Amino acid sequence: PKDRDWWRSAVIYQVYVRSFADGDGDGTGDLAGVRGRLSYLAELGVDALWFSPWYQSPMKDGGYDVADYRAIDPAFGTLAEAEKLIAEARELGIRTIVDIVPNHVSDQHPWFRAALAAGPGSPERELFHFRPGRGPDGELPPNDWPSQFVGSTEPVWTRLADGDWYLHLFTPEQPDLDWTHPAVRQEHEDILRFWFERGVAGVRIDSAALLAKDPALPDLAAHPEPHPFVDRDELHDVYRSWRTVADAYDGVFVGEVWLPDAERFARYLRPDELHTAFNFSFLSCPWDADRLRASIDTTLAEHAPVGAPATWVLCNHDVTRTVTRYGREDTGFDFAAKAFGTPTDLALGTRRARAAALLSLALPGAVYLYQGEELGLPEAEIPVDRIQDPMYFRSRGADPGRDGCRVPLPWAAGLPHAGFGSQQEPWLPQPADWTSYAVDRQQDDPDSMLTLYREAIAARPLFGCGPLTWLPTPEGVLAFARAEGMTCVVNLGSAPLRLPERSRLLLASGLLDDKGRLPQDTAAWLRS
Ligand code: TEU
Repeated sequence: PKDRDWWRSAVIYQVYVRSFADGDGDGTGDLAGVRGRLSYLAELGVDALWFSPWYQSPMKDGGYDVADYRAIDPAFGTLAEAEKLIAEARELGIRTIVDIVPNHVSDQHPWFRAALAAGPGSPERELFHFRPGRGPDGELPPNDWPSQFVGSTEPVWTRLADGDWYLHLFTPEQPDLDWTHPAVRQEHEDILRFWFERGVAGVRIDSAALLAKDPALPDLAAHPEPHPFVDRDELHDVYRSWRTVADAYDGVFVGEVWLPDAERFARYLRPDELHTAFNFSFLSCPWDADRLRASIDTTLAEHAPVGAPATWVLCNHDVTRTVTRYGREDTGFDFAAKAFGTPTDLALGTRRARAAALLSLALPGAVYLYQGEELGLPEAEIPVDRIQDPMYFRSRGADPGRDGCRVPLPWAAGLPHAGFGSQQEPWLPQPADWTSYAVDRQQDDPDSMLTLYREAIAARPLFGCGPLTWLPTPEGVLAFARAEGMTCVVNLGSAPLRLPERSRLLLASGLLDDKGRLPQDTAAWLRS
């Protein structure tokens, strides 16, 4: 592919800075930590890094509450350091994607502080959704919209002492912007330019389908169609204008567009809108050959007509880690089911996660990897008194939240805090067995998850850019061919699978049996 089409088949690694590596020893990951590990990322072979928000933030939602979109949070470093990091990564052939959060700002953002100070009816409040309450004394929230945090039944409105209520689809510290206001649009286009000017190659758009609201803010129960705040038509106008900004820099977008409807989803993927959007279908797909094949077919079918590459996501900072999901028989396919103490077979989950890695890296399109996925990290159980994620609090403890997939990475088994770099206790505790996953333990182990990912990412270009052709298989088996005789086979059935003769085994996610057959929950890449 041409250089400017890099994003069509890229492997993109998500860095959750706070938990990647601690360069200054204070217990929180930072840009110095990332800069110190760029050679690790280059060796892994990824094409780009997507940084979860690294901006100045009170960290009420892990940085998705931004106080200043043009400044790096002091806990992470400085803008000058970010510029160095972008340049150093580029020298290693790695592009940078930043994460823009347009739906809401932090309550510490100057706009919201000014709105609070200026009072009801002020122009400052027009940048947000301020409303009087309902009921005789305005004591009831203006409408019935539900929280966008899974499991939360808390209201999305907060009342101020002056009587006004303001809208926040997430936490009260994340007030929603009013996207009908021209200043809101102008500001975000300036922010995009600011980061493109600094050499970033792409932008991930947080909560991309939620920005536009029905100006009447009607009750959802009474006015479900068109939805008052999900996937509204006005959004397309916003993204068309963003696209002209990106095109001036050859920048690319990946939208976080959670929509069940394939046709509505595809409407964002246009030559004049978003280049790509996350395909989350694997996150809710059971480990079942027919279901996986249907998920792949639906994904490819929705992308093909609009000419956009598919994306494949096994994990991110919001969902239960892959090996844990696949190790849970009952809830294995439900990324939101994170109930405390759910029985998990980690050996099974790991075997499947290894096979899933070979499956997703063989599919046409771009693949997103979440830091630690390449180490096979499981979801960690966080002691209740150490939980940080607002999702836990907003759900009143019903949902353990997302901290279990955000635990500081283990780099070196023999060092304190598994080599995360901290002199003191890291911001989230690491489980006792974390050292067994450490990079230095996996580095030279031919059977480790890290080695599998390195080898697969290195071999992946052999699949070329061609389409996928399903091959006939026995039940419980997935097999498809791509360019130049490259085949991927995944055996999800209980019977061991004989591999075709005259094909060379390039890579397997597990050992073949003593008859040279591919066992259950194992994938292989073959070349004929
Ligand atoms: O997530 C958007 C979103 O819709 C989440 O509620 C998601 O459905 C949930 O986390 C799945 O369990 C984005 C970010 O990825 C998330 O980390 C932020 O908390 C959220 O936006 C608010 O900015």
